[in-house]
Amino acid sequence: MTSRRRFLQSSLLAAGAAALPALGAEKNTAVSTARPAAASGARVVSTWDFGVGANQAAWPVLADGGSALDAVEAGARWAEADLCNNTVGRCGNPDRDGVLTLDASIMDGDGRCGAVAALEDIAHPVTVARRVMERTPHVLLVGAGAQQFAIEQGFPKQPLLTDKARAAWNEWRKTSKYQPQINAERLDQAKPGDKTNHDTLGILAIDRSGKLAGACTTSGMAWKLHGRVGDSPIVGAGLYVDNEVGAATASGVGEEMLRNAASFLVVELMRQGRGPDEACREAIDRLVRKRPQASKTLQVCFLAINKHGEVGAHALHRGFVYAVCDANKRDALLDSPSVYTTQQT
Ligand code: SD4
Repeated sequence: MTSRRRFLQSSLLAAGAAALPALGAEKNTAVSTARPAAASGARVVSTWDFGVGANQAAWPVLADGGSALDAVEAGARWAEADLCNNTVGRCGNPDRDGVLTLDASIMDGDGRCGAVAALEDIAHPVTVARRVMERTPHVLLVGAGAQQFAIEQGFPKQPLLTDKARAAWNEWRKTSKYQPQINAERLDQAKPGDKTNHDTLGILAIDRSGKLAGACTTSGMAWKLHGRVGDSPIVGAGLYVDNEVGAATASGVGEEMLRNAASFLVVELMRQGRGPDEACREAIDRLVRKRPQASKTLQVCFLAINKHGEVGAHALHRGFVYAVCDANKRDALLDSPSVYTTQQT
């Protein structure tokens, strides 16, 4: 048994929770093995390997009996502050014009939501999104208006573009080729000098009282056109939460999620009776049916949790991983099933 497989198996046993594909399922066929959440009922799940850190930042809130909303905000803030992550928050890569613009959304299971898009020079877009939700009659603020609101709310305006991100942009300008990389998010697969050009933290939580919340935060696709907004700040595309059913979030090329109201779709599929894994899979399959050619070259990933705390995921391409944290295990990192087994790093 390979060490990777051993690791996955022990994660599976320890987590005792997440919906997983059968180990060794070569075709990455989703198998519904979802089990209910651990005794405390609290659980937090996040996209990608840095989701482990985000979950650990969120967990103390849940363990103390705090709300899912506070937990996902704490997890998202951790990722936004992480200087190793060049596609979320203050260390993100800029757009084609060298400008770093951030997108974020937050939502609870009662349908309260807030979001910001194309926000510049403000370090914690997820908290600005929460202020939009709690202190305005609106859902989404963009660009200069979002920044003005943040400053009025007391957020410091500060230049965020790091020297590393500027250097990566200067390097990119030598060719100016916009080509999203599949699974650029996987830090463990990055080679020295790799230029990650897309990435997002999607984080979903269920608290002890059984309430759900989610957040999504990103600098979007690196080298995007200035003004481009992805799925992450669009409620229903990059994030959707409903206490009656469950929650879903997405990562990958946001245009595909925008075309399909994808996170809403995953939640609606769960409402119709599918488990989180099956719902994610059907959403991916639908995408393949609609755009069979495009789907071969880009990555799209869904992560979902239902109101019972069962977790599922599915991706277009192999390589998507997601982190699960609950009272049993804080650092489980699980492989998602996928439609295609190709992997490009
Ligand atoms: C976007 N969905 O802006 C984000 C990027 C992402 O993994 O998730 N990359 O389109």
